[in-house]
Amino acid sequence: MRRAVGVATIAVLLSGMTVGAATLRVPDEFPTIQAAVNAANAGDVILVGPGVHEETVTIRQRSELTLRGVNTLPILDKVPCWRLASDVLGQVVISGSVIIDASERIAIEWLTITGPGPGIWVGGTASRPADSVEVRFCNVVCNEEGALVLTEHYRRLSFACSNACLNTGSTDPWRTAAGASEEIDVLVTCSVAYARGVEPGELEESTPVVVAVVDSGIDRTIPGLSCHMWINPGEIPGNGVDDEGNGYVDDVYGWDFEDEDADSLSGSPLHWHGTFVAGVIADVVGEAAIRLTPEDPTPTALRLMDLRVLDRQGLYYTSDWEDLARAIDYAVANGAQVVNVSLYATQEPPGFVRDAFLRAVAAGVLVVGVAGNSADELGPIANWEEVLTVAALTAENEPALFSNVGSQVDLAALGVGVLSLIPGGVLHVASGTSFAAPRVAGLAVLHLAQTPGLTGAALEQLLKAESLDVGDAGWDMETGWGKLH
Ligand SMILES: [Ca+2]
Ligand SMILES: [Ca+2]
Ligand SMILES: [Ca+2]
Ligand SMILES: [Ca+2]
Repeated sequence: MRRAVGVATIAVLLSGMTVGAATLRVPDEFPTIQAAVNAANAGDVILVGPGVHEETVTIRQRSELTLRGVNTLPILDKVPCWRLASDVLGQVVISGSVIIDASERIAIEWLTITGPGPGIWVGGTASRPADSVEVRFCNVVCNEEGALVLTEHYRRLSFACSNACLNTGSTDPWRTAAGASEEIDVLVTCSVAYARGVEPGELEESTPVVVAVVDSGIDRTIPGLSCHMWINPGEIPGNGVDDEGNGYVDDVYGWDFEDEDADSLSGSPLHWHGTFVAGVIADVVGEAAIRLTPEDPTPTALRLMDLRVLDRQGLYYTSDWEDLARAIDYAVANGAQVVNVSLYATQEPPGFVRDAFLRAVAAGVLVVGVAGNSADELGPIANWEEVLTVAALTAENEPALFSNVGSQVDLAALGVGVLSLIPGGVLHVASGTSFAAPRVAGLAVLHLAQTPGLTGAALEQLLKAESLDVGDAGWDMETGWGKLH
């Protein structure tokens, strides 16, 4: 009998986008983008033809609209997609602003937006905030008004595979009104901000930092994650040969230990958890990328290694202990510097599992784990000294009610109401220590990009030293050394 010994997380999922109902073409069917917006119904896609469209587009009190520039560019998985987005410059241009007011589930894709005025303005009212706005493969060339202006009435905004131009090196491209929503409601992945005079296509990334995501698999087809995937340099995909001889055939993005195949997207369906965790790591790196300055314009190259051990329900079993150990060994053997393990155990694993964790730490790898979500004492794995155990906080820096406590809690991070992506690329909000740990992993990535070669032990000391003391003064059982990020 297969007995569940571990579970991924708890979570609350919210709404998603439906498939487009009709296509409206500008200028073939409608003279202006605004005319098409006015005629569109929920679910419709507005295709904007090449050229410069001199208008400000207002999307007011609408639901489920996609505004998409027609382009000839392929989506390449080996090119950072923010760099690809820079190629949309000059293809489909809105010379004006895009105003998204009291609307929800709006997608803006493959457009260059130049102003005058703010590039994209997002807002609403207290009773109808702007919600689930997704900006993908866009170039937003801001002027003094800002690339992206967010008022206090917005929720859940994703800026994926897109560029924002800073007018000056000191200007934050994100201008938020006083009392704006929590910053966490903006998800930034595969994106950069750049100073005027710099072309995003010219930006060179840092030396890649590899994070193994030991989880339920990653939907790497999502624009906001595609540019962040680790690609095994020695493996030729799909030839049925273990080209570089690491013991795994055609393992391009990692390995699916649940199906015993090379691909999380084949075989048994993905549980959303691993994609969500990957999105959180990408967001931490993405937030740093929007604060790049002319003095230090180097985006951090994050590479996510996809190691699937959880099944379609986000569970694993006693029969999977060996897979967990193999996944940790795979991560170390194939160059991961950080391993994120957002899962926990309800019974003590066999010794060989802990041996794998100990081998990883001995190799200088940082292993980030979770306190767990049962409002109880730390369980196995969380309780291991070699794991950097992360507890969950609310947005008010209070320990989350579900977050486990104990003497091995090291750090805490936001784990309630976290915004990220699920398979298919839809924005969702979820809670759990599973989503606190990847914030810490993401910060470790930023340190490694700045200081290549840092060991896991050195990283752990850095992260603890920069944490903000919360909860009881000093180290405490609920929040460890304190809050990160
Ligand atoms: Ca191989
Ligand atoms: Ca091969
Ligand atoms: Ca598979
Ligand atoms: Ca404390």
